[in-house]
Amino acid sequence: MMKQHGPPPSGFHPASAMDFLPLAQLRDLQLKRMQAIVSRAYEHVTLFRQRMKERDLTPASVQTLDDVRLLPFTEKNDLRATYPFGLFASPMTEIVRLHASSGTTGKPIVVAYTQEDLDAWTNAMLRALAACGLHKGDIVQNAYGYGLFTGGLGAHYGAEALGATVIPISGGNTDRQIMVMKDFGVTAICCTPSYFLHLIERAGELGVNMKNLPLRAGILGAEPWTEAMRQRIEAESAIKAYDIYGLSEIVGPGVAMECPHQSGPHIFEDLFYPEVVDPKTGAPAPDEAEGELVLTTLAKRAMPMIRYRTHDITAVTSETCACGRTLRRIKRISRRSDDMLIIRGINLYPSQIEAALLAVEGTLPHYQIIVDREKGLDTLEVQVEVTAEFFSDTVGAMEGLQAKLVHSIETVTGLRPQVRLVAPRTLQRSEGKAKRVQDKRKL
Ligand code: DLL
Repeated sequence: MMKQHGPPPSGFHPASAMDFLPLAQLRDLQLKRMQAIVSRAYEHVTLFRQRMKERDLTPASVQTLDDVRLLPFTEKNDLRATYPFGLFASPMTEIVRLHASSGTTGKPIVVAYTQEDLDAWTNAMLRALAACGLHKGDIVQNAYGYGLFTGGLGAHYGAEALGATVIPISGGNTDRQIMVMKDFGVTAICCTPSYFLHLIERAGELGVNMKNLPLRAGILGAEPWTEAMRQRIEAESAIKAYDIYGLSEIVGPGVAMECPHQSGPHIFEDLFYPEVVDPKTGAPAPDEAEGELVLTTLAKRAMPMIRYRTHDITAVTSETCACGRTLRRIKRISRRSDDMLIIRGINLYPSQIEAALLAVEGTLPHYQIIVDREKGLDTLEVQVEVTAEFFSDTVGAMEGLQAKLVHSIETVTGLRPQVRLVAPRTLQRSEGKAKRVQDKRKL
């Protein structure tokens, strides 16, 4: 039976009370904040004001939360076109921090924060860490990169505000990470899922069994990962792996975070207003249906984002969670609308390959997808590492495994790939976001 909504269970940080706000109060707060942010953007951001005028809209047009649909979308290209500071709504004298995200092509995008914005972000990250059961006394190894990337500093300030002990180790230097994890009695780690896999593997090589360490929680995000990947991670390390979601344009990490029920990240809705739209047409998706996540920041002063198209594919569910939070949840984001590969006319997402590979015993969660074109025809090769036992096994056993993998991928995707089994530790490891795909057709 679902638990009734109510106050936060004892043991939570007082800041988590916002996660349990009665729904009517939450919607009321969202509307007030939305009206204020639209006014602010209208007054201070030329691009937004122009687009509103083209549509004969003024801030007063927003009377209900659903009126958000009247407003123009903001796209990543708008940030590029106004690079570096064109979407700022505060003068530089009020801006106390800049971050940037490089993306795959062209200019980076730059994002700005006032002190109030940083405080709100810290509050979101504090609540994110509290939501998965972290508290004062926890020792948090923060292996997200510090720098222009939002991961490091975002998690850092949230963990400090929670009262936990933060180890600002940043990404990389894997052997030192393992030494610190062991010697400092680390109880929680923040990093990408792919880097955590690398840590497990390297720990094994160094004779450290993570299952014997006090480490109990991973705050893993910044890249798509599948449920199969979570299961592998949890089985090999004995931690609980929580999914944390966020993006630079909106704030950084801490837009949404899983609770101990691990049934999809709860969106911090008092700060970020979610919509789901059809990625092609931009029309609202039906309730609970999958589509592209669109976010509006409700409390960001330096750089309000109105209806930002994230390209992340998910669904928003208002189904009650057993934790009692009133915050809606997003479904795990395992793909982006712009991640899609079209191979011989068939649409393919890397996460489909991940799920298909990990369903087969004998594989390791390290793989590469290589797309090329030969004589005008697309080719798909999947390289996957297999366990040492399988790799040293008979040719027959290897061929059997290969055939199973081809079949598994074909069943999931409709494409028959070339599967190449490679020895453990052959493929390159990432220290941040993993790069799974090489599309040589584009070279
Ligand atoms: O990755 C912020 C972040 C840092 C989130 C640390 C979580 C933890 P960007 O570099 O701007 O910001 O990349 C944002 O990464 O639009 C998604 O496509 C992807 N992403 C982030 N978190 C998740 C997740 C940070 N939990 C882009 N699951 C987003 C799937 C994720 N994809």
